Amino acid sequence: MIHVYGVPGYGSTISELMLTLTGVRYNFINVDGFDKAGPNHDLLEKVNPLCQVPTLVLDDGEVMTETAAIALMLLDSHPEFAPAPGSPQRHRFLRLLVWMVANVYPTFTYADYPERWAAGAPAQLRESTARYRETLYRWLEEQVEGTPWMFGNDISLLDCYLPVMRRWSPREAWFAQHTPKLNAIADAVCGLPELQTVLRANQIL
Ligand SMILES: N[C@@H](CCC(=O)N[C@@H](CS)C(=O)NCC(=O)O)C(=O)O
Repeated sequence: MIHVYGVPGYGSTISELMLTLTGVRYNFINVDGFDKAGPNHDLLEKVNPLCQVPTLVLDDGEVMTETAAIALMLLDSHPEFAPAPGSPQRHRFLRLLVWMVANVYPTFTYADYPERWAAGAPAQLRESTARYRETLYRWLEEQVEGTPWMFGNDISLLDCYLPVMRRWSPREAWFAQHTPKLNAIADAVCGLPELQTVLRANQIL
């Protein structure tokens, strides 16, 4: 069975939603406190020297990290959770999947640990990344192609990011006001019966 190292509500939630949606069973290992010195830091660092969640250990012992890579891995065996290969939508899916982790995710990395990157101006870095993230979400809003999902009728693994990231800054009220389409997708993911348990375990509901 796959082992997921994570913390409720953290980025590991995105991978838990993807695994649950595709029906892949996993064992959750809570490494709360991993980002400070202590036993969970040591536990996680042994499998992932970067010490980030999600970190997965697969059936064969292989370590898998990066939510986008996890999505692509799951699509190998569950292709129905993304637009069909070769289609224009597939290209847009791939673009936005990588865009999300290359652009939006780092704004949290910098804002969560601002003293790591700008020891002399942590509040300024937190503020500037928050503003920049809003511009990213406003652009993403324009890319939404339909309802109820990002690509219209069929859910894709990209949709799994939205309810989790919406819980982080700038939070639900901002999304409802400024990016109603993203907000509706997050709501739709939150409404899926098969995800209720994992959403509750991660305090998304
Ligand atoms: N690019 C990674 C980012 C993962 C990430 O930054 N996770 C955060 C928690 S939400 C983390 O572990 N931060 C600790 C750190 O960066 O030191 C992904 O998409 O999985």
